[in-house]
Amino acid sequence: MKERITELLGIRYPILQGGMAWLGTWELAAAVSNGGGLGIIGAGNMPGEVLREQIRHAKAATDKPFGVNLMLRSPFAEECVDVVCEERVPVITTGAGNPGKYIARFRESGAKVIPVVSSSALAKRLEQTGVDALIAEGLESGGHVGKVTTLTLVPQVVDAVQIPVIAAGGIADGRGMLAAFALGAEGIQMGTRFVATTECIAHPAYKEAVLRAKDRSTVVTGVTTGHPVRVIANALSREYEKLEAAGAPVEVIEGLGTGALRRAAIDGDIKRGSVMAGQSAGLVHDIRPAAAVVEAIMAEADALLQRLR
Ligand code: TUI
Repeated sequence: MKERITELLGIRYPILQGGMAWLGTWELAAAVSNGGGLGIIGAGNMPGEVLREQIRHAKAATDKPFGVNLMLRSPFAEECVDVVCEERVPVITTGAGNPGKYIARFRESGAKVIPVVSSSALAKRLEQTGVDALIAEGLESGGHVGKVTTLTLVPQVVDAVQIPVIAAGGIADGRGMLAAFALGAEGIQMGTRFVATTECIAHPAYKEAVLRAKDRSTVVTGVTTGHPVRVIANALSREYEKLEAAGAPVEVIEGLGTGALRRAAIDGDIKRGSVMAGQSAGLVHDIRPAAAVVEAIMAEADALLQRLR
């Protein structure tokens, strides 16, 4: 079952690293790709030329395929589209919006194109545009989230399209991987699990916050603004809740988010910064090299499959 994704992407294992703003830099992407998965540089709100530098570093650090995730709400999205095409990035994933108008250009550059969707309706529409696969991301994931759980979204997207579907949201170990395969997914994408790796450049305090997290440690902020974001609860998320409950103007609430991810990820201010992480944070208990994470998940899924049989 995993053959379609590994053959499509030219990788050993059907494991993708989520493209995380500030956290998914070339260091992590190269480590995941060198470990047999698909590493992904998260463009987030990077200007095009910063992304180009990241891509060039990744090319120097691995001879394996890697990807770039374009965050479509970025003010620099258009220039990042130009850069990924010019640099002939092997795999392009997109998030936080409909990439329909860019698909033809991506494909002309030679890239494999894999949008993230949080509904089967968008999955169906995007399949018509000729994308190579889809990532179905449930509300368990960190950062910007949809409204449907992974357990229910993945099989509905699988039923809606013919192209391969990769499951994301709530997966951090071999059990989650096998469950995703049982739902019809042919690959998995993980973000939070890869934050707790030696190669991720996140501040140590950010990684510690992920390790400390339990099943109920994350909350979704920004629901009233239409841009819900899952984070580990802290003083900043409580400020969001207060303002949202008081019916504060959208600009005021959104203003809280400006620079907040950088504050947590780079400066290590995990109280006043935005500590984006998925519900799977409660499943993450150690910091390891990314390649060891990939190997452990494959071994766990294989052993579990034998037992189930
Ligand atoms: O994109 C994500 N997760 C993200 S992006 C991000 S950066 C950010 N920083 C601060 C505030 C807000 C965001 C952090 N985490 N995941 C992929 C994803 N995409 N999940 C859901 C979607 C999605 C949503 C709507 C995809 C398509 C879509 O289309 C709407 C439409 O126009 O049809």
